Amino acid sequence: MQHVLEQQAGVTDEPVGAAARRRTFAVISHPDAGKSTLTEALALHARAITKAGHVHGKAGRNTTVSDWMEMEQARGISISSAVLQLTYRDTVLNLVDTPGHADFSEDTYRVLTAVDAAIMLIDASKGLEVQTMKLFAVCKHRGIPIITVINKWDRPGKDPLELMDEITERTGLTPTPLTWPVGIAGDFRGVVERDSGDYVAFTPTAGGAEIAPEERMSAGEAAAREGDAWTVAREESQLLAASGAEHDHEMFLGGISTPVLFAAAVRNFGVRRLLDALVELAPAPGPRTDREGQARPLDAPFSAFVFKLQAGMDTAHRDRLAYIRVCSGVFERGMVVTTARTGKPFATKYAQQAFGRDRSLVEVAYPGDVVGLVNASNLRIGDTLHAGPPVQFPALPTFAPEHFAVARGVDTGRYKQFRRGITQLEAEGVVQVLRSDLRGEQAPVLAAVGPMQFEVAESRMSAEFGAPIHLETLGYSVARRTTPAWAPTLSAEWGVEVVHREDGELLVLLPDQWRARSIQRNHPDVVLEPLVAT
Ligand SMILES: Nc1nc2c(ncn2[C@@H]2O[C@H](COP(=O)(O)OP(=O)(O)OP(=O)(O)O)[C@@H](O)[C@H]2O)c(=O)[nH]1
Ligand SMILES: [Mg+2]
Repeated sequence: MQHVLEQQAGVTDEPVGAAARRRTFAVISHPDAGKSTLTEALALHARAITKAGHVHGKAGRNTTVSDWMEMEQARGISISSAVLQLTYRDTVLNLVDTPGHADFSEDTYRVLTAVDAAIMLIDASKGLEVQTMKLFAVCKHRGIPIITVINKWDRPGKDPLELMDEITERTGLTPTPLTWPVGIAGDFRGVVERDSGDYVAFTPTAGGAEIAPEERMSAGEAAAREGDAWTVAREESQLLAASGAEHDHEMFLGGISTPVLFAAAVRNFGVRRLLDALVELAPAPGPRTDREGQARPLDAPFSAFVFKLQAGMDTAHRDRLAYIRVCSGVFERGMVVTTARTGKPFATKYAQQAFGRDRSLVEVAYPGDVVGLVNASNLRIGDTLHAGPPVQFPALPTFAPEHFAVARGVDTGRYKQFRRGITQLEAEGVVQVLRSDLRGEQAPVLAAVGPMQFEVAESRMSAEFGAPIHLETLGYSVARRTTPAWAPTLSAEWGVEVVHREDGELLVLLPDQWRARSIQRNHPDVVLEPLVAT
């Protein structure tokens, strides 16, 4: 596998130039639009893998490189985001495949704090779905430029102009297609390259497991070959030009427009063009703003933040990996850096690059790179690491949980394992863990945005930590923030419970909003603040 550029120890570039050759982005969308399939197709085209594990529908599918967890493989969905680093045209692409399911949106939102651009996938037959709209809103809020990919064009779907209208109306973004499909959805023959007017014809390969050959030809040749399908595509493309749907770099970077590409990830159609667009259009890493609103220059000493923690990726090693995004300077394996939260040193003895389940050692990394630090048991999500002058990047968003359950070890003799497992899941952000003296350490409350997070917690507790748990669902659906002064009053209320979270927040669990309002009526000064993610 040759997916790394710099691997020689002792040879480093200067960070500004290296950053210019990097693109860091996430693939986002509603479940099932084809993110993992596209991720794999991008890896295939960047020649990081030689054969795509072709996907045959959810049931008997071979898994894609980024869907490595057992549960993901069994269900054919992504539960956790996966990081891949690819090299294409001398540019290093740091790509994060995110889970689409709403229950795992905390993971996706954290990833969006670590990237500079997003690929928004739209299923050609479904258009903009609910979860895609939510993720779009986060990108907009964070000022992340978006490249849109209309996927599954090999299947019957909507009219392409109708899809452009949908993007305009629902997102407010101006779609500026770079390619336009020749052949309706379900009859994908190729695309018009809108800047040159050339035709790129696709040829299917067996099962789509290999790079699909592309044939570039002039408009005249295309007309002779594709007849009406070509004429229609040309006319539609000209219609778009007349309505001003042309790429404008400033508008793209400013989140006003979105370049659009048509693809069929499963057949590897349109994937090379997407790699080109990423290299040519996606922004290179720039200076990151810290908690004080100061930008840390790219050539300042090393700094990075942890946006994801994960353990148990490799059952043989049982290690814990902290994924950092490098923000400034040069990372060299072995350097000793400072954890900003504690002021304590952290030795980066082992640094890895993950590729689905595979790993390779990383010697050097630059701004924009995503690196996995091994033995990161003292690191937390949101931690800043730095060399030189101190810096602290903004805290990562946490969500208001809506599902609550008490966890108890099935086997009381395995309490040590139970405790270790719960602490680990908490650190990774798989679930939030809420504690109170009343319930004790043996029976913490797990809190989640979506119930599938509980299933992940349950399965990992038994498979990874050898401490199967029993979950008892609690009748709360709302969590609010309060202060210690109000804790006794609130604890005395019927159907209400006060617990504390590891980050120091004191939370009140309530059956519903109605109960929150009635308590507020009875105690007009009570502190019951909603938990908002930013
Ligand atoms: N026909 C067709 N099917 C596709 C295409 N891309 C993906 N699929 C299929 O769509 C299904 C979902 O693909 P995934 O890549 O797992 O989707 P995802 O967006 O990663 O899903 P989550 O991670 O669960 O949100 C699979 O059965 C794929 O084979 C495509 O271009 N054409
Ligand atoms: Mg996926």
